[in-house]
Amino acid sequence: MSDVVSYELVNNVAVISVNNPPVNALSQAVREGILDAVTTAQEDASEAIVLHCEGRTFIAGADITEFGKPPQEPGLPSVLSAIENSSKPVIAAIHGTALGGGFEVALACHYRCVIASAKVGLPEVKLGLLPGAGGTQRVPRIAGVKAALDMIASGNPIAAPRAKDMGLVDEIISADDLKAGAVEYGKALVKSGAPLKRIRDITIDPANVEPGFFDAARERLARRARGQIAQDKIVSCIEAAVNLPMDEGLQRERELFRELVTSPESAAMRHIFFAERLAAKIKDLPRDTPLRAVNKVAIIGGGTMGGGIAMCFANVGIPVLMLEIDDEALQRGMGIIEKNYKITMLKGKMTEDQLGQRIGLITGTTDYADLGDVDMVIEAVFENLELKKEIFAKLDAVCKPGAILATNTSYQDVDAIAAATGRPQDVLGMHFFSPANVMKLLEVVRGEKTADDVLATTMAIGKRINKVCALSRVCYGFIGNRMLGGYGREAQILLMDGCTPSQVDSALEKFGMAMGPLAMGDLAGLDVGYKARQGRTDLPDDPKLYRMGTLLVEMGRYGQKTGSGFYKYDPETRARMADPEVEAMIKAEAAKIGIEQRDISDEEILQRCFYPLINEGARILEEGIAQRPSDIDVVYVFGYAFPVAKGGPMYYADQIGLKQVYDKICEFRDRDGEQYWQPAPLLKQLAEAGKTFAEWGSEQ
Ligand code: 3H9
Repeated sequence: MSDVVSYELVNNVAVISVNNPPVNALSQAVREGILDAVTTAQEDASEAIVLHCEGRTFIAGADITEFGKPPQEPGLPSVLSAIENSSKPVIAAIHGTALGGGFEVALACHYRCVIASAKVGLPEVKLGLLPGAGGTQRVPRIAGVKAALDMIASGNPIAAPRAKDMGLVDEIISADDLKAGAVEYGKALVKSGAPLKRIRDITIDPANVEPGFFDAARERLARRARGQIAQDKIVSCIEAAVNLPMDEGLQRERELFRELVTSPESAAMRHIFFAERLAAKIKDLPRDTPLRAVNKVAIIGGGTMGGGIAMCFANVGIPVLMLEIDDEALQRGMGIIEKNYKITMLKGKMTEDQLGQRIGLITGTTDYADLGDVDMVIEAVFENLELKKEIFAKLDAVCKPGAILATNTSYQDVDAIAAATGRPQDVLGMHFFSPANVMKLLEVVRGEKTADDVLATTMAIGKRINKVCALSRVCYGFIGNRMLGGYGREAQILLMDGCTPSQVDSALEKFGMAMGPLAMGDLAGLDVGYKARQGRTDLPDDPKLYRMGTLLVEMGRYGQKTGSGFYKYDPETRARMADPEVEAMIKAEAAKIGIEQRDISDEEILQRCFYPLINEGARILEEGIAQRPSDIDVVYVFGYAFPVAKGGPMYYADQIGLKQVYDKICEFRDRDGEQYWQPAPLLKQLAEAGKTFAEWGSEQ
């Protein structure tokens, strides 16, 4: 039939098989192949039609690489019409993940059978889109309006048993031979005279929708939108499913899909989708680099970080041995893990059995000698190079040959730590973000001597524990924390120049940051930055630099943990409130050091905070610390809550135009001084050449 779609008659049932690796995306050839096959089946001796896929999954959606290019016929809606209007029953046979346009194809079929491990979902919102081929119209008709909104606005996949309960699929069949099972199912449907069930024929009674439901949903979703615009349009589509006939609802969905697919927000989110997958690839490492087996892991340190890391492994069934200095510390660490799991259980996200299993996978020890059989060790003690070196020397003495020795350091020199062992090739950094069991990013830090298979294994383990991995070379702070310096510095200098803390934070929060830098300082503890500054000799001698951060700590205002910092906090709700005392103090301090305060625009706040990120990002690229600009975007979106709808700092810079960014940095340099603003050579070079970071990245 075509290269990617085949057709055969099995026991009088037409079997259409899609074979378009890796995920059977609905490329033009697949759409055309399915359309031709459905048309053929109308004319031959088949009694029913089964649509099934080869490889690891049912269709996982539209081909995202086609978005932004001129549309090619046939469009998905016409393929779906042909399926829905077939004179013979069409049955989708689902394994793996039926996602997006893939699930919409299944919804246009008359019946859906799945194997128990399959999942279905409409994840378009994660790409800044909405389901554009009937998903918003068909799901509310079979699963109800509320369930449809939850499913489509979250984009989360739904496991087969629940999908069956929700009415999204009809039958769960044995996984042994899905194709044969689906053929049998089709024959049984024909034999019993089962009707051609078209979801479009179901009408929703508007009286069943609570008054005010859609307004409340809009408001709730807007609070979490962080610059994303799809959620609001998803509500409009589901509202259309309730209030309009099917064809008009489909038309409304199509219009709104088209608006989204051409929006900068969706372009940014698609950039991150591909950037995330690209970041997992190491340029100079062959794809078939052998992997070391990792079946048991040890964590050194059972504090917040170590405990969170232990949970990441236990969550995917990998046994963990946690080492602490004494029994008391060990019990404390275990207690925190148990408490965290209990919270998850109380939220209904885990059963008591699962809780028991996961805790059962984490055991403790205080003796390094017990680490002899582990395949990987992750050290997560506090940031002290000498201590870390000592620990690695001990690990070198007790761990079996070939064990991977990783440090979770945020700043220390991974090569110096590796040199404390006789096997630097087995050492690297695995920099988790706090809370480690929640945050998606894992910076994998490649030491000077790290072996290829150690690196490849660690990237693979990162994926296995559901992290998004990005590779960094060794430097102070690696990619993420190194870039952060100027961001925090400018947030504080802006106060001296005339902003209130709320003004700085709200400008960044309006942009889409989960939390502004000053509120973030209060959350992390202002004393942390204060202590870190004590030991630094490289900071310019400038009275406005970190002035407020330092004074607040000296007043005992460490942030949320002391009830006040840049803000004050409601003791019960922890709600943050502007503090007139701090605002008055800022003015007084500025006057003391002779700064004439002025009105500062939100635009300047964004430039002052983000341009240092971009500038340092450029240095990181030219030094080869990051592999590519998009890896930096991945680090910021998944590790620092940079809004995905803006695509990460380097992508954002490309959208602004590097010439504009460069000119502004030069302007700030001339006004505020070279000690803070020096354009990176790569930024200058690209700005002058009229190029983007993306273009530079693809030439490397
Ligand atoms: C949509 O459907 C719109 C419709 O409503 C309306 C249309 C009118 N297209 O993730 P992996 C590539 S929007 C193109 O590492 P896994 C991916 O880049 C779409 N390529 O595998 C990677 O390439 P490479 C809605 C795609 O096993 C390779 O496949 N659907 C697509 O960890 C392997 O991917 C989605 O949003 C695609 N749709 O996870 C689903 N999907 O090897 C998006 C993947 O060169 N996909 N690739 O790096 C996923 O969530 C995961 O890929 C999936 C597999 C769970 C399927």
